[in-house]
Amino acid sequence: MAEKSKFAKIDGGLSAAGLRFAIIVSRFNSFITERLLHGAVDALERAGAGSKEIDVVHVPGSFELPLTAKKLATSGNYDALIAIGCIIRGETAHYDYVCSETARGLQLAQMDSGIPIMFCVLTCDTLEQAVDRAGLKGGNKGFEAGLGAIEMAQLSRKLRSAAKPGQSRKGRRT
Ligand code: INI
Repeated sequence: MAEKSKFAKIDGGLSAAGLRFAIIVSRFNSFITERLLHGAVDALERAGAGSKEIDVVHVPGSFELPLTAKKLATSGNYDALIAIGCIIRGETAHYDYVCSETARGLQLAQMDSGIPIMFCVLTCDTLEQAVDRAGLKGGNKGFEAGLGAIEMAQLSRKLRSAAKPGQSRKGRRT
């Protein structure tokens, strides 16, 4: 017989019902990003999200994802966000700046707002690597990001209610 755990286990489930999501999509390399978007929406809808609970916002490139994410995250309208982009290495250092500032900006946006933001930005050396991760050999990273958004949205809700006075741990007053 399995021993009953003495630890409080807090984690997010995978039901999207009643949760609200925004997906921000970069138009740059749209051949890839639209496939990632399709994967993300598929994951949310299969988990029970209604189409009215999902907003999709397009931006010119990955570099524009963080500002838009921050505006959406601080609007109070969403439980989790998914930022979708595809950055493919070119001949100059531009790739490195776009990659690092996009990652840094998205992390800042989620830390400042407290709203989970999934980092669904492919950073690839070749187009083939990107294609593999947008529905071929490497699966669909958009679908994975959709599942991650649901789990983090649920976890955030649980942590918020666990943090309310008198509701932390069973029978323990705060
Ligand atoms: N944006 C991308 O999303 N992916 C890229 O591969 C890319 N490259 O290679 O240049 C890219 N550049 C545009 C950038 O995101 C901004 O939109 C642009 O610099 C205007 O701010």
